[in-house]
Amino acid sequence: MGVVNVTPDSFSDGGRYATSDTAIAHARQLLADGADLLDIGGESTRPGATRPLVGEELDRVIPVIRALADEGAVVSVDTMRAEVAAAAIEAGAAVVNDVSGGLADPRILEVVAAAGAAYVAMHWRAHSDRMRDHAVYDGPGGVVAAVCAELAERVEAMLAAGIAPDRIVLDPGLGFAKRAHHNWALLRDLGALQALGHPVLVGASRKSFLGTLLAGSDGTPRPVDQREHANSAVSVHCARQGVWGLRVHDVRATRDALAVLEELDRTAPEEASQ
Ligand code: PMM
Repeated sequence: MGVVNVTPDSFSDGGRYATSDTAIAHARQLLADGADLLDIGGESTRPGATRPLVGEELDRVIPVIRALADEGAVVSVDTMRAEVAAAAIEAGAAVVNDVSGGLADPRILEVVAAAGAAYVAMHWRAHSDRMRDHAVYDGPGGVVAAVCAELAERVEAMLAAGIAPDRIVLDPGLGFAKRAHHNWALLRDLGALQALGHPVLVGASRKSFLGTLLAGSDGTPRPVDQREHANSAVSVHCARQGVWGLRVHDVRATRDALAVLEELDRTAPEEASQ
């Protein structure tokens, strides 16, 4: 899943693709690089971000979604709002990627159900301006148990709204109300989330826990545009764990890493004949 943030303020690429034309051109490049799915978002969820108005979000994403869907791309809309999800589906989006898993605007579940769209439900506890206060997981089983239990509850709400079980994808929500060690714990134990019975999507690309891991000796985090090799290692780990999807900014680097795994998993002709 290639990321297209049509925003002035996303943490990794804010402002670079803020117009429809630059966003569409970037999305075409991601397709050329091997993306299966394009994730178009008009709201930055970086820690501390304030929300755009609904009209602003619609103006950002709908022209981009319509243009790419018309060209035959498989498009997802990264939104927490029912109104934006409905307009995006009407414009050709096949997937709704809701970082709040239906908590921010519960009507989104009915919109997805009525359209028969696929739904990515991410683990989430609060909007970005407050999420740091919610990064506490001191129950039994820690962050992994809490994320699984909270997402299982969301799945119940999705099923109750009429979303078909085979249209649901779950995401641990790295960096959302999570400190670095929470993200690593979730990555170590992806099987626990997969055990809920739905495909799993992971978004680690350029996030601050990678910057912290790679910090210089003075403690300065590695800048966002220099975290790609670490992200490739995460992608390889996720693929080895059977993760369904990877939400990434650099599709080419991810494809390259996955090509190595595919080659290693291929039975060499000389081995097959032995
Ligand atoms: N992360 C961001 C935005 N949307 N959606 C899903 N499903 N999973 C994620 O981890 C996720 C997301 C924040 O990253 P960005 O600002 O680079 O898009």
